[in-house]
Amino acid sequence: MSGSVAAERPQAPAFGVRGVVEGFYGTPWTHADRLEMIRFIGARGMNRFVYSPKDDPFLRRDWAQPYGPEALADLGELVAAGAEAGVELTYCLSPGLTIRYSDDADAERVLDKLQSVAALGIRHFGLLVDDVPGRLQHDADIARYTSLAQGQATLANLVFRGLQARVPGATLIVCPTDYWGYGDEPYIAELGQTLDADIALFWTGRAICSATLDAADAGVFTHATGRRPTYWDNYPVNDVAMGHELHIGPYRGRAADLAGNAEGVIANAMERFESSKIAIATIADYLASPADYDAETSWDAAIRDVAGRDADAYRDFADNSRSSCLSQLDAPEATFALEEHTFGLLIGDADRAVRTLGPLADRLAASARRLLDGPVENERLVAESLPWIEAFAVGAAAMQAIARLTAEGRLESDGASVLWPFLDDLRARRVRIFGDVLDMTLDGLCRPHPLPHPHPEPLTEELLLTQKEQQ
Ligand code: LTM
Repeated sequence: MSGSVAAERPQAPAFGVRGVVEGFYGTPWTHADRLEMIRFIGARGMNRFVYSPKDDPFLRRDWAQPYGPEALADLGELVAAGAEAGVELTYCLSPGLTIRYSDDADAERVLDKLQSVAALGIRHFGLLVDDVPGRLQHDADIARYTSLAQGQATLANLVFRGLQARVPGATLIVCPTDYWGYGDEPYIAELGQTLDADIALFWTGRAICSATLDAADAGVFTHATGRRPTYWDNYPVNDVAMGHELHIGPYRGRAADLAGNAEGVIANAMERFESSKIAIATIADYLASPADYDAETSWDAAIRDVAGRDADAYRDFADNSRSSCLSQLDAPEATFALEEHTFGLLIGDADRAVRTLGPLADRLAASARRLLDGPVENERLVAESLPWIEAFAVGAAAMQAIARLTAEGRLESDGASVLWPFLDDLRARRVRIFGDVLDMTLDGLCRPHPLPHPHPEPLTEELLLTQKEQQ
C-alpha cells in the first residue's frame, strides 16, 4: 500500500484517537502481521495500534513475567515501524485475573513491566481488567475495599502516578470490568469518579458488540464518569461465540457526530488477519471523516485494495457474508432475489420467480469457483475465508437448483428430494452465510407440502394484494 492513500485523506481527521486493537481471544498475530497492520492502518490515517492479544501469556496469565531480549526487540521494531507510519503503540497489561488491588508490591510489578517496554519508546499504556471476576477475590482486597471499582481505581491511580514519575509524557487508559451498558451504572460511575481525571477509559457502548454508537450515549458516559469514552469497538472481532460469522462487512451504525463526543475509537480486529483489513479500511475512512463516510463506497474500495484482481468474485462472496451485530441486511442481493422468487411462486408466475434468481445464482456460483479454483492474488485472504467460501459455493448451487427446478416446473414434485441435501449440508457446516434467507427459503421448499399453497384459483398479484389488505 503506498503512502498516497494517507495523502488523499482530509487534513484534520475528526477523531483524535483512531486505531486498531489486537484484543481478540485466539492465536495472537505474528510479529510480521503486526508490522504489516501498523503500516496498513498508518497509510489510512489511523494513529494507534493497541497491543493486547488476550492469549499472550505475558500480558494476562503471567502478566508479571519479564520479557526476554527477543520479545523486547520485537516490540522495539513495532515502535519503530509505528514511528515511520504515524502510528503510536499502546501497550496493555491485563493483570486482573490474579492481581491484589491492595498490594503495593503487585502495583510495583505492573510498573516494572510497563517500564520495561517504556524503555523502547512506548508512551501509551493500558491497564485492562475486562473479563476478570466481577467481585473482589483476595481476602486482603475484600477487607480493604467496599467495592471492585474502589480497588481497581486505587491500583490504576497508583500505577498512573508511578508511570508519570518514571516515563515522561506517559498516558494510561483503563478497560473496566463492566465495559458496556448505558454508561451511568453504579460500577462505571464509581470507577470514573475515583480515577485520576487524566486516566482514560475504554467503553464498548450499549453492548459488548454494539449495533450503534452515538453522541447521546457518549454524553451519558461522560457525565457519569467525568471523561469522554474511548471506544473499544468490538468490530470486526469474531472470537468466542461469534466464530461462525466472518466479519467482512463495512463499518456501520456509528453516528457522524460521535467524533466531538468521544476521545476516539479503537477497533478490535479478528484473528483472521487479512480478512480484518476489509472492515478496518472502512473504519479508517469513517474515523478520518465521519461526515463524509459512505459505507458501501468505502467497502467497495476496501475489497479492491485487499482482494486485488479477485475483487469482483470476493465481493459477491462478501455480500452474502455480512452477518454481524452491525448488519441489518445480511445478504441483500440474494434476499431480494429469493423474495422475488417466493412472490413469483405465490402468484403462479414461474418466469417472474426465476428472472432475477437464475442469473444471480449463476454469477455467485462462478464467483465461488473462481475463489476456490484460483489462482487468486491474495491467497491468505481466501485461505482464511475458506469454510465460508465453501459454504457460499454450496449456497449458490442450491440457488441454481431452485431456479432450475422452478423453470422446469419440478419444484413441487422434486423440490424436497433435490433441495434437502443442500440445506442439510449448509446447516452442518456451522458457518453463517446468506444470513437467514437461504435457509428459510430452502426449509420452506423442502416441506412435505411446499409452495405454492393449495389454492382453488391460480394466485394473481391482484388477489394477493387484496388478501394482504384483508389481514
Ligand atoms: O471487549 C472487551 C473489552 N474485551 C473482550 C475482548 O477481548 C473480546 O475480543 C471481545 C469480543 O469477544 N469481548 C470481550 O469481552
